Parts: sequence; structure tokens; C-alpha cells
Amino acid sequence: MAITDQEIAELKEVARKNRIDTIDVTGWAGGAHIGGALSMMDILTILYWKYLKIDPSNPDWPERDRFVLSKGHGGVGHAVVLANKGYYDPAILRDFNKTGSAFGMHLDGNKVAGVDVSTGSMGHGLPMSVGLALGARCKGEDWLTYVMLGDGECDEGSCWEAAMAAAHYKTGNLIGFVDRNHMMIDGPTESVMSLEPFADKWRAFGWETREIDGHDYTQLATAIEFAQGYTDGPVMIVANTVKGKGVSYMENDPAWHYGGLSAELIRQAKSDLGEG
Ligand SMILES: Cc1ncc(C[n+]2csc(CCOP(=O)(O)OP(=O)(O)O)c2C)c(N)n1
Repeated sequence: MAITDQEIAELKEVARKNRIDTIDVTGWAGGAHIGGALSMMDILTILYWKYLKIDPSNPDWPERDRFVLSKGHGGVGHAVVLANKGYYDPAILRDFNKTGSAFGMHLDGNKVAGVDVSTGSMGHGLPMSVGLALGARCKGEDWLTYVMLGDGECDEGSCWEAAMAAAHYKTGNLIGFVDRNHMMIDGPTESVMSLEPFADKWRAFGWETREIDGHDYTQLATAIEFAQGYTDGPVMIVANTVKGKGVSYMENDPAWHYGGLSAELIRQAKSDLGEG
């Protein structure tokens, strides 16, 4: 098996803490894109705590793997992950998105340690990731590029232009995820702009594609290890997730794409996540 039961238990505990901290930062900031930060948290946790080749004490290590949060509005969750990995003191997130803070709602690669690429305007992260993957190949370097897309983000045509380029150039060093939470900013993807048959679209664009439960650590480990070993072209992992995962009143409710949290909502969220 790609992952042991003990590792899974440990990763689930890390993800639980990451989710609780994301609730806190959202509370301090007065609001954030909380639903999509929670849906992708298991994927970010297994990547950062098990698979990414990184060194938080040396964020610019040239041989590190790159991670691009193409759905850059999930920055509140990414900022927590980077803090809890040791890139910076978690206490500085008390000023998240405040005037003068290095942390905007969308993370700036020039200001935040561990952020390889500034994102936030959707539809740009995958194109930049294809460039990173081609750059590594040109330089003969063996680090990998991982990229996380939103499913609503895939309404952007530039995602599909990049998908074609990645397949054309057979970027076997590029591993994509779509956080397939079936929700976008104001409703279900299938009502706003239907994506299905979504995994087959990636296959048609030439990507080796796996469709998994994005909250299941065994499935995540199996898919990621397959992707790491697959060098013939790009791999897309369509990860089915729940928007607002872990918080009862947020799950699958598009109203929680972005929101602020009262003391009572924070208390309820933490209780749902097993704290307090
Ligand atoms: C080019 C661009 N247009 C619009 C927005 C505003 N916006 C931010 S998040 C979002 C919806 C994204 O949906 P999805 O990718 O499914 O995100 P998730 O549900 O994972 O949070 C929109 C339209 C943006 N950031 N960039």
C-alpha cells in the first residue's frame, strides 16, 4: 500500500488543525474564501506533509518541487499550510489581508515565503505551470510541478489552451489536481456552466486522468504515486470534494464561497472539527 494507516491518521490530524487554523484566520481577516479552502485541504495536506520535495528553511531551494495554487482565492488555506509547515510564524496570519500585511487574499509570490507563483486571477495558474514544467525539462532538472485548479476555474478557456500545450509537449513532470467540489462562486457548476463529462474532457485533451475521492488519503496516495511515476505526459487528478468540508453549516452551500465568521459561527465550526 502507498500509505500506512498510521500515516493516514497523522495526516488527518494535520488537516484537522489546518482547517481549524483556516477558520481562525478567516475570523481575524473579517472574511475569506473559506469554502474552497476547506475543500482542498486534504490534498494540500498530503502534498505538503508527504509528497512535495521542499525545504521550508530554504524556500528558494532551486531543486524544490513547485506548487501553483491556480485557484488563488484559496490563499487563506494555503497561507495556513505554509505557516504550519514552518515557512513563517503562524502568528503573522493575525494580520492576514490587513493593510500593510504581506498577505493579501491572494498570495503574492514576491512577498510570501513558499509561494512559487502569484495567483488570483483564475485561468493563469495552469498556463504558468506548463511553463514551469517545460523550463525544468529545458534545464535538465528533475523537480516536479504540481498545480491545483478549481472546477469553476475550468470555465476559463486559457485552462484548456494550457491543457493542449501540456499534452502536446508531453510534460511528464506536471501533475494537476482539480478540486472538484461541484460548486463555484454562486451555485453548482452543472447549473452555471456544465463541466461533465469532466474527467473525460481531460482525457480527450491528452491527459492521463484519474478520478478519486479528494478526502480519501488512500486514493490520494495511490493517484499521486501513479502520477509521480508517469513520465509520458501530464497527469490530471480530478478530486471529488465537498465545498466547506468539515463545517456543518458550510458544506455544499455556495453561500460559503466567501464569508465572514461571527464568534458563534467560529465556535460551531471548531466544534464540528472536533475542538472545543
Ligand atoms: C479571471 C477571474 N474572474 C473572476 C474571479 C472571481 N472569482 C473568484 S473565485 C470564483 C469562483 C471560482 O470557482 P471554483 O474554481 O470552483 O472555486 P472553489 O469552489 O474551488 O473555491 C470567481 C468567479 C477571479 N478570481 N478571476
